[in-house]
Amino acid sequence: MQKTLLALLALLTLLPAAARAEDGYRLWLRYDRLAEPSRRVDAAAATAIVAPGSGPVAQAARAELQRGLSGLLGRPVAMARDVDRDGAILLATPRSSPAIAALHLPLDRLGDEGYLIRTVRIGGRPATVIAANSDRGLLYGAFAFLRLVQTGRAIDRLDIADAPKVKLRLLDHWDNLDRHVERGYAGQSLWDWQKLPLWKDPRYIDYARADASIGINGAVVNNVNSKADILTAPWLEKVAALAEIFRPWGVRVYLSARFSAPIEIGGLRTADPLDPQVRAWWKAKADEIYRIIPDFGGFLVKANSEGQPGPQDYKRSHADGANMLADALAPHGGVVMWRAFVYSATGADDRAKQAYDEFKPLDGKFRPNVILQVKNGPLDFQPREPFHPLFGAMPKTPVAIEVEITKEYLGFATHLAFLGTMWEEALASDTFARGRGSTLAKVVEGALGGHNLSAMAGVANTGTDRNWSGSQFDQANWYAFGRLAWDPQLSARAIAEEWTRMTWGNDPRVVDAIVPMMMGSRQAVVDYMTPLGLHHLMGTGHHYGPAPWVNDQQRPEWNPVYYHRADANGIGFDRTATGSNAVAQYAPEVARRFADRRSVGDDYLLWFHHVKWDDRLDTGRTLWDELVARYTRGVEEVAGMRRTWASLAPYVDPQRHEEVAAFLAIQAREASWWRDASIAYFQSISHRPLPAGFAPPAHPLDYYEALKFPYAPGQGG
Ligand code: GCV
Repeated sequence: MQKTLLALLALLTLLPAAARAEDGYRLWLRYDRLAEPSRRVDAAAATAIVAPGSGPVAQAARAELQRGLSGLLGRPVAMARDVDRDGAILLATPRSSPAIAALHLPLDRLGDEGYLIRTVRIGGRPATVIAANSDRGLLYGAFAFLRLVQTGRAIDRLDIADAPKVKLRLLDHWDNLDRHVERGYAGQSLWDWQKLPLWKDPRYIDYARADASIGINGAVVNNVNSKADILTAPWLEKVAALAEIFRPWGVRVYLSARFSAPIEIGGLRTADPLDPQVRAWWKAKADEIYRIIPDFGGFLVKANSEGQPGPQDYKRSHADGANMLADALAPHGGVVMWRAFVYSATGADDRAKQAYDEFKPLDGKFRPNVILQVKNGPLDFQPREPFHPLFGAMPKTPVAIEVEITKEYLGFATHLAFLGTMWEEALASDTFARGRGSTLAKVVEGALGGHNLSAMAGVANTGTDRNWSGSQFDQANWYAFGRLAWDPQLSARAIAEEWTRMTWGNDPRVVDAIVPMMMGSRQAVVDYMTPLGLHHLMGTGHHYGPAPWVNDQQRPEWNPVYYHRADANGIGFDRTATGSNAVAQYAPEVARRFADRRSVGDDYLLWFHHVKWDDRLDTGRTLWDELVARYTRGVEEVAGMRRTWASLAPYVDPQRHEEVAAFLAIQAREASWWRDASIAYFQSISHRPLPAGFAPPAHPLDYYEALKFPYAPGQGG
């Protein structure tokens, strides 16, 4: 009976992809048998796996290597005790294997997460070693080796050494305790809190495997806006169950800590960070957490922002608040990630300036285990923003970048937008903090400030949908985030190609079509939503669809009109010295470039300047004509993506092909909606005719203004 079952299982592994349900569940870890031209591993290689490590992480690495190789090569790859045949793979640390120790490999610089993959001879036999100082390094090495095989790279002469440039590579889940995911478009939260800790959904393992495969080593499992209850004993038990499942995959858990928890669950009358009772409460809470989760990562905090409580409620500073928590965690080695996304209770002259104004004076005032977590741009995850000025302004503080993997402002799950290009653009931005070449990537890596701590956080796009991320292509954003967090200097194109090969196959017809489509996809969204530096024109609250006309919200900066400032003369937010002077928050070299109409470039033009409708741009068109042309170009780009995708039908499994095609059809419809609604609205202000050859909007402006979406997914609250 068992034999039949095994035979069946083996058959399943060998079945061609198209014969199986291809719903995207396997993510990029598909491990289907490679087709002949891309199977670069000959029979003499990968003959057996020798993996002496006995800890849970080493075992996870070994199991993954065996599972992956057996699938990819279409033959069972056995485990062996020693390198007793040609072509074995030895996965070990110098401590677990005398053979590795005898090779005297240069492991010193690889730290406790790096790995080395090298073609060697052991006892005269050709072999491949995957070596590391720690089991976690082996895990990452195993995944890296599988990636090479899976993407069709030759493995007969390898010499690779790699280590993460960023220490904490975290997914921030905006998952509420009732399983609603704020800004989530992929179903409910993966964490089935009600059934935890006793029922441990096997999906948690696959989640952690996926994280590990791209180097993610931490997960903040609850929303920054969620209740304090997670810090109570029964909930901590549930969190501990997740931590236990994630541990073999090198993923630590972190929690969002609500600043007012001492009041809400501690029975205190205050949450004042300088109050001795409050400090004692947090200390005891940290001790309690570490008793049940010894490798707990730390706290993420959203304070005094969008109605969340914080130290300013007690006239204390962000540093007072962060340091109190840092002191509680320090004895256990935990960190505080203090978010700089603040949104003060009183209106600012420019919302984009608030975070800098509040945090710049606090540089040098934080404890060593505090990381300031800053969104990539100064506003809020827009399709395009200039980099956040705080990255160049906090030399004495470790600054983490926070990006949004879930596409709150880029079309939710149905629009195809590869965000690798957006993050690459941000990370390559030069802050000039220490002269030319002070890129944001270097700031985040900690290299510039000489910081030990470094972190990159991505707001997760995971949920209970079978495809995990809401769409097949949104998996690429999870993937790209992990890869960039490992090495912020990787190229988006290389990442897109890796992911495509692993997810859709190595057929050059597929790779050559999908990669360029992904590379242009985010710009398409920028074009049909917010071209030329426009921003925050989405529907109020839910952020679904265009609403540049909204002007009735209580606070000025809640209204799209605040951001585009269109009037009879022109459009755009003057952030130069004649306006809000936000440019002054950047280093002088950057400020000069942004402040000058001739050097700012089209991408940030209307972010920094109010430009007359009839002013000519470099393209030779007037601003008005260019705006119309960009909106139209965005729609055309989506039409091009649909054509590309349609042409791939013969090479992609029908199930995933159909889903992507349907989502592209939605995107095409919504891109036209964005274009038409925006043009109809701005034309009502510019009073300029459409340039020749451009179609008028399908409907009059009031049609678009009347559309309402009370049930749009992912809303806050
Ligand atoms: C978690 C934006 C989002 C909110 C989010 C907030 C934040 O405003 O719309 O849903 O809240 O950012 O990053 O804290």
